[in-house]
Amino acid sequence: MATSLPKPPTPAAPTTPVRPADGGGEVVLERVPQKVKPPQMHQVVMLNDDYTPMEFVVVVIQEFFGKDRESATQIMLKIHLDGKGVCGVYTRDVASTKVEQVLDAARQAGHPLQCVSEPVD
Ligand code: TYC
Repeated sequence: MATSLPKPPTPAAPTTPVRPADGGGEVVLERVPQKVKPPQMHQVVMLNDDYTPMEFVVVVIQEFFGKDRESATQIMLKIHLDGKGVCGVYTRDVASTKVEQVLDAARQAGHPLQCVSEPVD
């Protein structure tokens, strides 16, 4: 027989204590509107150069941006033709880690591949 666990209590809406101006003893809790905004997102933009092999770029895009070979190739070709292209969009810290991983892999392989992270409007 399946037993169901008791539901956790619903979290209370944020409130702020307000003392009435008449100096009375009672305290009123006023509801405070939630002010949680979604985080600013950052895109990782890869730049073209004349030296990094296409195959290396495709593998990097697959490995660090989770793309399949087909989409990685499309992105690489766009960068090759337009000078730059977006590989992915992440929160600031994740985007910055991706940039470091790409630059590290490029440096280790001796390629001048560059990429940057920039806020998305
Ligand atoms: N332009 C490079 C070449 O012809 C390929 C390349 C593509 C390099 C994308 C960097 O971000 C890049 N070998």
